[in-house]
Amino acid sequence: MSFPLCPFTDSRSNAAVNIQLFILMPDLGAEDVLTQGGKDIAFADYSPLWKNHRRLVHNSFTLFGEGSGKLQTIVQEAAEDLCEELRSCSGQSSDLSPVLMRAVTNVICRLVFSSSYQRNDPEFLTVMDYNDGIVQTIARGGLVDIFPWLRIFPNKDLKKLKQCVSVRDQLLHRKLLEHKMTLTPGEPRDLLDALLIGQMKGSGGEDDITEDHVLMTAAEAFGAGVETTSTTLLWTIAFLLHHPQVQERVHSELDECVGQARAPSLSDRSRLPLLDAVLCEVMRIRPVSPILIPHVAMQDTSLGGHSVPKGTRVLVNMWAIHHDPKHWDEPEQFRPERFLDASGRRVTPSSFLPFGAGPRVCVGESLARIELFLFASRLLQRFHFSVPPGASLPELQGRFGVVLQPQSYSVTVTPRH
Ligand code: HEM
Ligand code: PLO
Repeated sequence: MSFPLCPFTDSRSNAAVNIQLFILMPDLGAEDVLTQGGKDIAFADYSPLWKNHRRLVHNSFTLFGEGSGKLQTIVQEAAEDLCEELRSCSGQSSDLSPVLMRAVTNVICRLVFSSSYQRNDPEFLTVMDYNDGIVQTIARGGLVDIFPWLRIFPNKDLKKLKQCVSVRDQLLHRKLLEHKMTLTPGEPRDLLDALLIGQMKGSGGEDDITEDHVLMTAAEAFGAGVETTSTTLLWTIAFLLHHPQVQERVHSELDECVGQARAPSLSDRSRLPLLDAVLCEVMRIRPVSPILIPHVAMQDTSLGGHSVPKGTRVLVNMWAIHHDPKHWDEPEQFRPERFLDASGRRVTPSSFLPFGAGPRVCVGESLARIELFLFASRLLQRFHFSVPPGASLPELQGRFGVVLQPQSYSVTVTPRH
């Protein structure tokens, strides 16, 4: 049997057996520096404490999520800010990456600790700077064979990583103290409050999370929230530059269903199936996490007829699942229609798993979907994106750092109305 190869790894896989059941994160290396030895969610081993921690994070996200309206306001305001910034450079050739990063970082800042930053706020620049330092040092070696942070770090990089992590932890620690001093139990203002309240309610047993877990959760919300969402938005614009007719159809859909008088809101999502399908197709064709996070078998087992001894590292080749010709017709083609039925309604094929599946599925999935929809809809309602005169179309090959990113490209942003 042959399976599509993920171009970023050597792993082969079979869509039918690719959803793993056994979850335990291996001891890797750099992520221990990042997470105080696994006091986060993504790189922590499966354990009763981890389950409690994940449940608390999930509940806290839900508290500020779709139902509450708070998240929608936060994202809409960040999208307005982003649009204003883009208007100021309209007609020029620009790299969207830094402005998108800033917008997405601001959403997490407000969600996690109610801070809203102006463009040149020194604290905001510190956040951008340490995150960039972490991303660069971790990604520097490129993908080794599984993940960049499996690499034995050169001392220089390890030193830089530790410095950035220390700046991050000091800043977050300060926020944590401020929050503790002003906290009203029963009235969480943000994610940090919700996590602190959850931590204080612990039973005092060994499966309770500690203040360090709260700190690492805040850090990870930034790490996971910023890189993934901004990268998906960058891929979206890159594919729309390659497919101007799709961009035109999304513009028409927005004009018909929302108009220009108001910003799109989450209640418009079901009336904008094409835009939704474009976002899905982007996440299918360029999953930001093409082999997810490495998993490990917690006990001897078998998977799709193969025996899997306890301790085996199990990689899920999401790239292969998303490019399997048995499940996708012409998988290399960008075709949002795959996610629409004959009457134009949104459908979700079962081989589409950009957020993973099972107990380790992305805990930020609904937050990410909300952000992608609100940012993409507002950007496309207000602007037309085109290739600057004399420039080439964006390279679609991608490069693997901490996530699978497009190579940097330039775009001309033109207000539509
Ligand atoms: C894990 C995708 C946004 C937090 C993951 C995984 C994937 C993923 C594929 C790994 C699943 C596995 O290994 O089985 C994405 C995509 C995003 C996104 C495509 C946006 C387009 C976010 C956001 C947050 C977040 C906004 C939080 C603010 C996490 C965490 C984990 C995770 C904490 C680890 C979950 C665990 O180990 O239990 N994500 N993610 N992600 N994601 Fe996301
Ligand atoms: C990104 C750089 C941050 O400073 C630290 C960080 C934390 C969580 C990581 C994230 C980085 C990269 C993307 C990861 C995320 C957890 C889940 C996410 C790996 C390293 C995915 C989808 O792969």
